[in-house]
Amino acid sequence: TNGRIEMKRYFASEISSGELDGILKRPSQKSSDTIMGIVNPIIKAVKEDGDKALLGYTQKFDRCPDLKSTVLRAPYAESLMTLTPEVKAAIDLSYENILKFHAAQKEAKPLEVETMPGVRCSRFARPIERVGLYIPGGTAVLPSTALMLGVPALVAGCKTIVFASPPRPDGSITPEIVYIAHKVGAEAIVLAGGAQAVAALAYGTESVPKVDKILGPGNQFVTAAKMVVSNDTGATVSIDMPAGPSEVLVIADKTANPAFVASDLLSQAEHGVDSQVVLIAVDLSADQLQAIDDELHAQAMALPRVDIVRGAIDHSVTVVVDSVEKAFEVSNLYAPEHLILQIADAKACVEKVQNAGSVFIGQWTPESVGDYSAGVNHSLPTYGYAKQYSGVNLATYVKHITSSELSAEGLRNLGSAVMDLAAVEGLDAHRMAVKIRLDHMTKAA
Ligand code: HSO
Ligand code: ZN
Repeated sequence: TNGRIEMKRYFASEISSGELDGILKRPSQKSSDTIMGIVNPIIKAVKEDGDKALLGYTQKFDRCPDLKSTVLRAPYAESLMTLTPEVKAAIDLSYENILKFHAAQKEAKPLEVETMPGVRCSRFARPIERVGLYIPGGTAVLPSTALMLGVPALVAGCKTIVFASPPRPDGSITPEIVYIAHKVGAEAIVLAGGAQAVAALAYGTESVPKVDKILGPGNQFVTAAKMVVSNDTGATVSIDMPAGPSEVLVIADKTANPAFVASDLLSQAEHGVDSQVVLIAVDLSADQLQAIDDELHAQAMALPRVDIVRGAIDHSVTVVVDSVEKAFEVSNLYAPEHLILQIADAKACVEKVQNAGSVFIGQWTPESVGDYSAGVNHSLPTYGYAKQYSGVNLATYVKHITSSELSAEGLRNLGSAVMDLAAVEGLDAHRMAVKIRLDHMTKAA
């Protein structure tokens, strides 16, 4: 396969809405029965045999037969986080921006409402105490994911932060990840990936602290394992949203620079052969469409990951529409993880966005700034889940507790409603808990 790298092209005016649905389908994921058959025994083994099973799977799956330890504990030796000054500065700058944006998401004070005289309701946030953050290995090492998951955990005030990441064959972890673990105060790095890492975080082992929530993207085994443990009342652990292959949708009009458009499509296409990119071209001429296609091919051919790009572009499409309105209709239907607006008045059009993980506004905002350094989070809903999920943000690491506080007057104001509803439900103890107090007030008076 070394033909031209090209997206299929459709004209919205020539196809039915049913056909459009079909065109915008995500590539299908592997059957979950097969995956479950592999994942379930691994989870069971780690749950029962702890470190012994964890180490065994890591030696086998990550091909490091000499690995001795299942975790790396803080404080981490300087020698494990040796970085060039440029990389260190890049991490430090990105860290500061992510920290600023997530710190601003803190709720200044508890919410308090007096719903009627003497009846005070309040809601306040508390950090989830222990979080497990999964940093994938795979075809690319992603220290940026360690930043995106670790910094908000630090800002939220989570007490225990544990990283998990598959070790390299020599048993080591990328120094960037160790440095970020150090910066966000992660107390340990679990040297494991896959379902075995997820199980270790969910149940705890001799060396791995059990956590209350597991976050982070991963392959199908990781995702399946997260589903399994979050459904096990024996683990009482929650997970973040379902994570799938990366995707981007670019809306471009005549004002867009074809080279910029192509570069944005490629920056998501290089994530994996299962990634998908969509271009919605607003009223572009045949020449303009051609210019984008030519750029896409030429830029792709120069990329080290051209083979991955080719796979992704194979199931990627251009849809030509005649209006900005139609472009947003299609985009909202697709609900992309990333939405890039390279159109006149991009900023004003943001109000038309109904479904998207994160929006990139205008020609000077490539999606990669959000992947690394702008401050927004890059852990976002894929596969159309932007219709109902938010990306990772500070709220992902906190839970809310409510409280009520009534004065005697409050209970007098509210009491008969409560007693009447309790009577309707036939729950007399509920009714009596109010009545006994109201009677007490009458007697005292
Ligand atoms: N675009 C990815 C995140 C990422 N990009 C990490 C580069 N490194 C999330 O969809
Ligand atoms: Zn990316």
